[in-house]
Amino acid sequence: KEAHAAEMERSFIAIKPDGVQRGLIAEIISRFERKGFKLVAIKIVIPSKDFAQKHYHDLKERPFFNGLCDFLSSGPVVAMVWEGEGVIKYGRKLIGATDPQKSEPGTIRGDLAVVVGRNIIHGSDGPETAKDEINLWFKPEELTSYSSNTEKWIY
Ligand code: RTP
Repeated sequence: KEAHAAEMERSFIAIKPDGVQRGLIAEIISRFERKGFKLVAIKIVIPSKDFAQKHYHDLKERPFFNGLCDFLSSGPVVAMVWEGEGVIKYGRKLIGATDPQKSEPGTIRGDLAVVVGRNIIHGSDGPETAKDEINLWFKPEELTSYSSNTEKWIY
């Protein structure tokens, strides 16, 4: 069956400041890319604290909210949109459990992180949050839509 880019599921994935500082950008991108997901938007930004609070608004009642927002705004973040069948749910699987002590080996956090406050990557947790987060981080004109030659071998 032919895959039509316009109908494909999209997820917002971000490499947090710790992942960027530790030189893990290529490692993380590579895992999504090799799986067969398609990168349709990418940029590097230092989010303001206000922006970080918007991104994590669901967690504003949590005790770690302030520290988390300070951390996300502490340095460059690689913001991305990845596309592909099941990318939201499977992306979370590639990423691993929130607490790296509980993430399986083979996952990004399991292989590359140690503590929950420095878990190097964020991924949307559902279709609604994916849509909201993509809209928060990207302007419509920053999102590309293209077909790649490998698609017929992936789908
Ligand atoms: P993310 O949104 O970053 O992909 O993480 P998640 O869904 O796996 O986890 P969530 O519960 O939404 O928490 C968001 C981020 O907050 C930090 N956190 N710190 N106890 C703590 O100190 C604590 N708990 C969560 C983590 O960086 C987590 O990714």
